[in-house]
Amino acid sequence: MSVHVYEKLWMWGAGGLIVLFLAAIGITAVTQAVQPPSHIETINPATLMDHPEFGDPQVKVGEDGTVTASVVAEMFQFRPDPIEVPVNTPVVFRITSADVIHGFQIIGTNANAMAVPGYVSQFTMTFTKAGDYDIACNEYCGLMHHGMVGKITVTGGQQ
Ligand SMILES: [Cu+2]
Repeated sequence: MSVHVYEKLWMWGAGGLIVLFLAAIGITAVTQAVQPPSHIETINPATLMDHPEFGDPQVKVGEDGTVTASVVAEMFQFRPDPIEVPVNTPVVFRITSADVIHGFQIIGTNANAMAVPGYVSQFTMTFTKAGDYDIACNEYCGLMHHGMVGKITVTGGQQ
């Protein structure tokens, strides 16, 4: 079987692109530390009401001063609301959903997480300015999705 020279060029070109893309993924994974989320935590959404942390979600200050904000997203609200946290302090947000997939986006910041039933999403965020921040659900979750907003109140506290 003879393959036309242009056909060979296209095959080698396409093969070269595949190798290039795989190499780009491999190299960035190693050098840029691109990797799957390391925090995977599951939770039973059916028994959320009785859960020690998410049964009554609130902001807690640990003995070592760490601030943890536990949040439940559900049709069509975030609990607690407002979420009150101190300024210039790392806040660990721990978010889960009681029903369907919701979003948790803090408007005006780069904080954005998904609230997935069965899982706990976690990220750490430091507010450098006191004031009120809006939270928006950015995953369509039902008829009242457009009204699913919350508030974070960042207070001056100790500077
Ligand atoms: Cu929504």
